[in-house]
Amino acid sequence: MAAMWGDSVAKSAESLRKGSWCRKHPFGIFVHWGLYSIPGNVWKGKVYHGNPEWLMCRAGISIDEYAQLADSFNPEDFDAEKLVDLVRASGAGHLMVSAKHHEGFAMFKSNASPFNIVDAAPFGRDPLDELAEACRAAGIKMGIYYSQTLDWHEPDGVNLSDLTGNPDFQRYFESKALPQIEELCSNYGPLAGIWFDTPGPITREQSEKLVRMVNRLQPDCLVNSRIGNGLGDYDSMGDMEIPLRPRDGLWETPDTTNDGWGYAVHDRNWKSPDEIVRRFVRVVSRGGMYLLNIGPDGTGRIPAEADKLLRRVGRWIREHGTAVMDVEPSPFGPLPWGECTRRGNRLFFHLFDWPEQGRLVVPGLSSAIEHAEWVNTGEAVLFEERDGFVVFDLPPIRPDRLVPVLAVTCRDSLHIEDSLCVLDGHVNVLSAPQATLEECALRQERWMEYFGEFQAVDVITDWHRNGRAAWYFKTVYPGLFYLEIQYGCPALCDGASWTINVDGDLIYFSAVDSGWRDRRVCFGPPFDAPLPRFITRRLGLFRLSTPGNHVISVSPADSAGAAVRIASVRLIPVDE
Ligand code: FHN
Repeated sequence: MAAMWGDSVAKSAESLRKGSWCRKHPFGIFVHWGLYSIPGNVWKGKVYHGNPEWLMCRAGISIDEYAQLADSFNPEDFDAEKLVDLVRASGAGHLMVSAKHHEGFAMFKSNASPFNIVDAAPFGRDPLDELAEACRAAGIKMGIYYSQTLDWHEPDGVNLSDLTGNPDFQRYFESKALPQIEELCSNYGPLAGIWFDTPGPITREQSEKLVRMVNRLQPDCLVNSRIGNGLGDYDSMGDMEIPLRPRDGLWETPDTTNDGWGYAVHDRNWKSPDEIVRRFVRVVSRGGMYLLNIGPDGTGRIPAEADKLLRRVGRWIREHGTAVMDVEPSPFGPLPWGECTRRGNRLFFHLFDWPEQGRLVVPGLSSAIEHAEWVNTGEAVLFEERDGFVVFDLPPIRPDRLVPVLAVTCRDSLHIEDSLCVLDGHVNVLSAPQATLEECALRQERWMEYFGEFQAVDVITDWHRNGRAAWYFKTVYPGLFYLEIQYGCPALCDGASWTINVDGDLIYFSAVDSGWRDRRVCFGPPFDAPLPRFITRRLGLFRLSTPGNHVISVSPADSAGAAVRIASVRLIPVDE
């Protein structure tokens, strides 16, 4: 995926200096706005699916016909102050706005190309100039998105979905990309970041030239890893990708409010405020920044649903800011009921799932606790310290609010055992990376679900005859659980036999072909490969009757299952 997303970046002290604000305020708003916002994924009466800003490519529109969109581009409802006011209301600290997307149209006055909003459209105003001023007035940092490699308007830009290269790319690079980056770095005041994208075949020398230009003109401006060739100050994860575990260094997850990035007339798949808050909390609890996208329409208006969503998220952030701003990643392993963030000896428990009968068990915590309270009301919460875990006494019914957060102050330094724990009252997922492996291997599968929707699953595979994956975990109360296994199985392993061992009790199952999904919408390599399919099977009932240590292991019973990919085993509590 390096061509699409760029490589991981080795962070220098200089990058950390420039990014010193990132952890303090790890929430920004992304804006995708361009000519594609006019048709909104509908062309000549046909509705397109997937990223609307790819319409020119998806609908095979010629350069000339597409350029005519500029003739009618007059987004009179665009109001920079209103947009920045929404950014502020959402609780974000920075705005990252698209200056030129793959379509090649500059949303700013450019002397390097007449194909820009001031010279080629009746609008005649420079939105970046207006946004820069509004951001300055509101104390919001501004950054700029720029597609440096894909430019479908220029015959020498890398075009359509062809990421394999163009012989005259250097000419486009020197005559448009480089001078436009110079304009952007010179004309809009201090920039917090330049968000490059889809590096594709850009050479190391070209990426370095852009970085040098940014560093010279904007010494405090961050560059993301999608500049390509292992450069940049911080890692952009894949679109919507949230790592499963805490991750070191500066990194960010770009996410979006519905299914695409630019405006789409027919996209009503808005995420709920609760879902956005969970995704934000997940990113922050793993040490990253969250960049949430909205797509204004062709008149410059922000869809009412996005406006409402951002304001609701902002209310949650205002009430719970202390638990997400300037915090460190979770010191715990995965918690079955939610996520944790931390500042010094203060822990913040973000409750995604409400515990049964209000009994919240925090496993692995043996520090003495001074005080526990709800972050938003300051109301105290009672708790009971046990040997190696703590039980908090919450109301039996979840209060009517997004992700409630419990703040727990420990007396001295933290004593936390980062071990796996299975709790009754919650669905417990024991995932592939948490297993101890013998004669089998951990791999990551990554794929694009549809264009732009990025997914990753860690799996255990390459099984030898004596292979074994074991999950060692603790329980604090006895419980009865269904055991389920989630796996992918190719046709050649159909019928392979497996043994599961739970504390010495055995169960047998045979894996069935889970199949693959063929791609019908082809974007060319590497996106045309069949998509993996995983299935979940219930294997039986187990009682974990004594609190303490347990082990579940999975082993092939014959050599036919070498290519089976096990993603997780799950323990689902049964209410007796
Ligand atoms: O192709 C673009 C896409 O249109 C959008 O801009 C996203 C945002 O991260 N970046 C590229 C795909 O990853």
